[in-house]
Amino acid sequence: MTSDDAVLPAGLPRQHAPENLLQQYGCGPIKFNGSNNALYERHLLFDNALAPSEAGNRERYEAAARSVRDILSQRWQQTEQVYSRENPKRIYYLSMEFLIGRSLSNNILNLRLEPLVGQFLKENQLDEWAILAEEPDAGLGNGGLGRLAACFLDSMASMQLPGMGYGLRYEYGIFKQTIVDGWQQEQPDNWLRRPDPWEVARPQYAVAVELGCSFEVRGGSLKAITGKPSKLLGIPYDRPIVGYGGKTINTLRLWASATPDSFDFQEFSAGEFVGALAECLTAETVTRVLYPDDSTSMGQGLRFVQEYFLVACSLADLIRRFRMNDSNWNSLPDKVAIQLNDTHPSLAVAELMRVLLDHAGLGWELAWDITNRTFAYTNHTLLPEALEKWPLQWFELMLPRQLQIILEIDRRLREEVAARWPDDTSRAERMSIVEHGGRLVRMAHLAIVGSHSTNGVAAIHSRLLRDVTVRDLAELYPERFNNKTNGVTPRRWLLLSNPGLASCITNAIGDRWITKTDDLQRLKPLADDGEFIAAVRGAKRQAKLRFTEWLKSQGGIQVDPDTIFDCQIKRIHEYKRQLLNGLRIAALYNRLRESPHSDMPSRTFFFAGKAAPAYHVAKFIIKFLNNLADTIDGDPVARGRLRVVFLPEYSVSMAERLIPASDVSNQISTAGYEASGTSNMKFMMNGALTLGTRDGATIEMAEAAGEENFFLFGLTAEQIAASQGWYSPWWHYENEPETHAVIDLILSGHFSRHEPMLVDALRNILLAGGDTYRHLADFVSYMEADLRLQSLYAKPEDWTRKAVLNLASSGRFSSDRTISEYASEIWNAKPCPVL
Ligand code: 26Q
Repeated sequence: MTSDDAVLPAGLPRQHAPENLLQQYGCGPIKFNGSNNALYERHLLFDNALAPSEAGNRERYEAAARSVRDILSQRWQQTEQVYSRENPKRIYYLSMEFLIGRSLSNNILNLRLEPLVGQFLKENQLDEWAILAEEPDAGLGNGGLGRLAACFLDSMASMQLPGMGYGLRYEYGIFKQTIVDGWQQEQPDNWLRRPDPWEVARPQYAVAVELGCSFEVRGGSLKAITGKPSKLLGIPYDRPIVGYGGKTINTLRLWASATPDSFDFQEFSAGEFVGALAECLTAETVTRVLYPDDSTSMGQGLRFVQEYFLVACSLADLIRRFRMNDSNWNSLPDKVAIQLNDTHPSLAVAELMRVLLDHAGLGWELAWDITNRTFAYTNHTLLPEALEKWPLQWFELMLPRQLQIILEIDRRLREEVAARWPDDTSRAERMSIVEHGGRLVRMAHLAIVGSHSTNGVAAIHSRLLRDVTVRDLAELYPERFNNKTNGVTPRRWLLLSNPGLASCITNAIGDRWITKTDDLQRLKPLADDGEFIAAVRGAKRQAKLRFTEWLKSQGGIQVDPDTIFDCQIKRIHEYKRQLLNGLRIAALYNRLRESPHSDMPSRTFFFAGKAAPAYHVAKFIIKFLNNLADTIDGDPVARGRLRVVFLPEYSVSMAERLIPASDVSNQISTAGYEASGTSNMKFMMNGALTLGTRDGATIEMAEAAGEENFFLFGLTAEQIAASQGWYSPWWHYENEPETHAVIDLILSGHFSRHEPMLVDALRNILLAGGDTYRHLADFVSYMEADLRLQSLYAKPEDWTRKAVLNLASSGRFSSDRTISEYASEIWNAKPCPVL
């Protein structure tokens, strides 16, 4: 590595250019006047009326993105043409969230255009990173569930599966986070302010959606006007999903709400014209903003409309496509698989029944059989407060026909249960779709009853789902329950984000791992190869330097790349236990104050993540972490030894920068609460070591790599469950000296002078409120694991050896593996190659 390499961003990985690359995309000779710049310069000139010398980075970004889109257009269109001709079974992934991040760099990479782009940038002396950074993240998701959907689309396209995503085109994605005086503040994410080169509007495929009432926005909330049915229009916006190698280009179709053209402006007198337009504004409100994941508040009428809007548009669209080739409704389940990403789109069960009964004119039994064989449902949470239940009243108001259908599904379910367990009358009540006491519709029950497959997202989660959360339903339909452990795409999360490590791997074992991640196993023997270990250490160092430089450029925070980078980046939630991490840091700080000359290795602790705006406890946690950072920063004893950094505005792009630079990944949820986790997998692929509890997919990761290569600690899910009822945090406080000391330090206000509210909140979470998430139960064990980690870090070769063994075992956590299991075990779908 030259010194230049060390400091300058390494850029996109420069793989070998496949031959005849552009011919493959039908672009023939795009060289124009002997130059590679033809497309780019034409876009600058014709779209922006600019000469290359006049363009700023934003215009450069747009022209570059449009050029890449030109290159993929023909292939994109061919993909759809081949699907129409071959009529394979199609997979539709319905999701309220797709957390895509940036597309330009990813599309260049998957199209294998890096060598051309590299040459072009060099010839024109353009700053690649400055141009790529102009693209706003498409933040159409909250976290894991939305990012999983995006990884799945990448895998389906890369595996040549005829898959399509359906979602909503939110004008505002996940809010932007700033930190003011340590507190989170939310700002709107107006990501579509500038034209987005990746979307293609297809108004010709607009869909009309009918609702049983009308709406108006008053005082910021949606008011229903009863007895006045209304219509919305769904306009599809398509985005290309480029498979690795650029052969298959699938589509993500996002719906935007609009007022129907049929809207009768004449109905209104001249004076009412403004009122009529205001009504249009209401229609457009539906897809205005993504709801932040907030499992605590339920009064979200607009969210309910959004969910139905997604379902109605997507089903109408896929049924139209199905009917072009097949006239027989019976073959729907042979041609269409619909995966429901959590219960959010589970109204689809009632909506498909409505279409089959009322439009196709089928009888109940046949319609139900078709519906059941078409849908499959993925559950992502066991938290009871996060399982969706909608008021029956809203169905009466907005979806009266769908309600009739749900009531009939429920009646038949109760009948089935009564026939099977005639003596158990409380069972039907527990299992029913309509919860009688509360007049609520349990969406998870609707999804399970209406589909042929229900899966969890990691082994432990699928087991708990089946044996605890929906045990009765699993007894009725045992064959429906299965597990599909999550995965992440190695293209974005290793090849693109970590070019240094990616080329180490490719140099050692070739590049087949990019699509066949099991090949990474071949790195195992190299864990004892001094040269390889040195190369991997070099790549980590390079990634840390890159991150450090970037961070400095973002507002002046200077961190030391010679310290351990110890990270926890995810949504802020009590169950994820950022507070437990805070306790650990406070304890280490306390140790340092007691023995300033100890040989504790120097560390930088990174936190990043957003709290739902109404989740007050999570906001207190952010405030505490920022206070911890400030206090430690201000103490000369800790300077240069411990540093806490809360990075504001966590995003996909930030994760792509930080994960490659990380040494330690904290996955410390209360066992039994994190369904799977997916950042855990990204860290593992990037050579970080995991400090974690036996929860979610972390259990399977440790199993794959060998527990001796993990730092596992804490109570198991079984132990947590068994201590329900008698657990008390006070015992730990009174009997464990370090626990006592660290709690006293926090409650003394050491990290929150003049902020008694914060101290009260922390006392309540950790002690007075009973410590629901068992911070104190796992604290000592966490500190022990941390000590083991510290001593390993003192032996760099041993550390990197474990990192390599982790990397070598991470292949199973590719979303390609996950998708191949969905395809063969749930969808019965096969690749449909575009030659
Ligand atoms: C629901 C109703 C109203 C408003 C918002 C929501 C809502 C939105 C998003 C509820 C939940 C979510 C997101 C959940 C989520 O991201 N779950 C995570 O899914 C990952 C992928 O399977 C898992 O790895 C994580 O363990 C799980 O927490």
